Amino acid sequence: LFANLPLLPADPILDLGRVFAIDNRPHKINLGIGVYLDEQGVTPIMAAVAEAEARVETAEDTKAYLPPRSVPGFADNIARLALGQDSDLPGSGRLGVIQTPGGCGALGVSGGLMRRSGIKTVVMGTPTWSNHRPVYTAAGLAVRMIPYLDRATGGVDFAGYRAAVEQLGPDDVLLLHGACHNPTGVDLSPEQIDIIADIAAARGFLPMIDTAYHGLAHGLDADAYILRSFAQRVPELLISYSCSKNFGLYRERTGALIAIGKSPDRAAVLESHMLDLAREFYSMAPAHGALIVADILGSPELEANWRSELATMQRSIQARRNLLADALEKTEVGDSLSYVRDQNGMFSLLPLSPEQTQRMRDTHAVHMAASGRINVCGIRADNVDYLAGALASTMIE
Ligand code: PLP
Ligand code: TYF
Repeated sequence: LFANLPLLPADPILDLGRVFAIDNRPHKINLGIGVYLDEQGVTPIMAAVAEAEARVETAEDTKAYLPPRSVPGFADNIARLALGQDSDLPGSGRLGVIQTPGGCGALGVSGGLMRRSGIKTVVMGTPTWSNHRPVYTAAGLAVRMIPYLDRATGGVDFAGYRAAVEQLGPDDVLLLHGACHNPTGVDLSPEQIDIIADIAAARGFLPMIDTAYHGLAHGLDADAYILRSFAQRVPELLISYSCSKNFGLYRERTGALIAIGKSPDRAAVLESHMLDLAREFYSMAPAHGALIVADILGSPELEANWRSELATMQRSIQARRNLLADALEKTEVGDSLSYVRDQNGMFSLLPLSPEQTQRMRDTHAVHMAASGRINVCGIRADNVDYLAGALASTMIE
């Protein structure tokens, strides 16, 4: 019966972790999977998370089902975090929100919602995260790529992007990244965000903002600019929200899908379909991570601790960017990659071919995605000069 199924390759990014683990060269460097590492190379459990987890475990006296929409205090607090304390949307009734298994679960439910709504095409800037196309193709939607990254400057090709966005209409979704674009680290500026949101309002396409690194570019409020600008300007909006990175809850599969509807009635309809799609895929999201987040966001003291830890992570990522740019400037690469300094979040896309990334791994024990994407969290003061030298010799050869 299953004889006609071909063997498929592993997820190329998740598989990088396996390959890194079996590399026994002591000087190996991990620039692969998108997981935060501190300057000691550790992905810590955040102190606020550990404290909330202990409280959750003490308080939990049953594993009986919780409401499918959300564990108490999770979905509504995530909407507050995304849309802002002062937003009138939560009180307006125009919000539908459900807890999901991570950001990926939210993306999957959003694809089903789009298909049920009659949307035909999801439009994405080039390049985008490697999971985006498969998720929306699986939902039965066409995917179309438009310009985004300007490889020459390491910034946005805004003229090309804007011109393509101006062609979109009501059958289309424009998939945007929240702060910290994966894989480029290149985000729209606030002015550019406003322009695209105004075009969305005028042309009537649906914006969908995939938010996986909230707080890791310039802080929670600054990073939410894209969410709040669109929420003000367009009548309908979808936001996927991942707690994997900013709460360090990766394996706990914690996230949310937020839908803004034209009216309270439409929002109720959207939420009912989101719940129905969740039931179709996985019934309900796992509780553990969401209970932890709800405990943190329900306690002003714990929330303040979490915010301060997140700010430390954000500064540490920026420091690693500067380390790399400084070290590269001392090599033949000079300042040609100095844009890594100004990009956001943990990723940058380096101008390396798949053969060059292979050489970085084979010759220099530097592990990164075949696209040339690096996670700067693998950079430390004690490996950056070696890394810069390896990059210079690979790029200049
Ligand atoms: N979207 C983007 C752009 C990501 O980089 C990620 C990965 O971390 C996700 C969504 C979803 O992650 P998760 O499902 O682990 O929350
Ligand atoms: O891009 C990354 O590295 C992270 C982690 O299927 C990830 O977003 C990668 C692939 C995947 C799920 C998560």
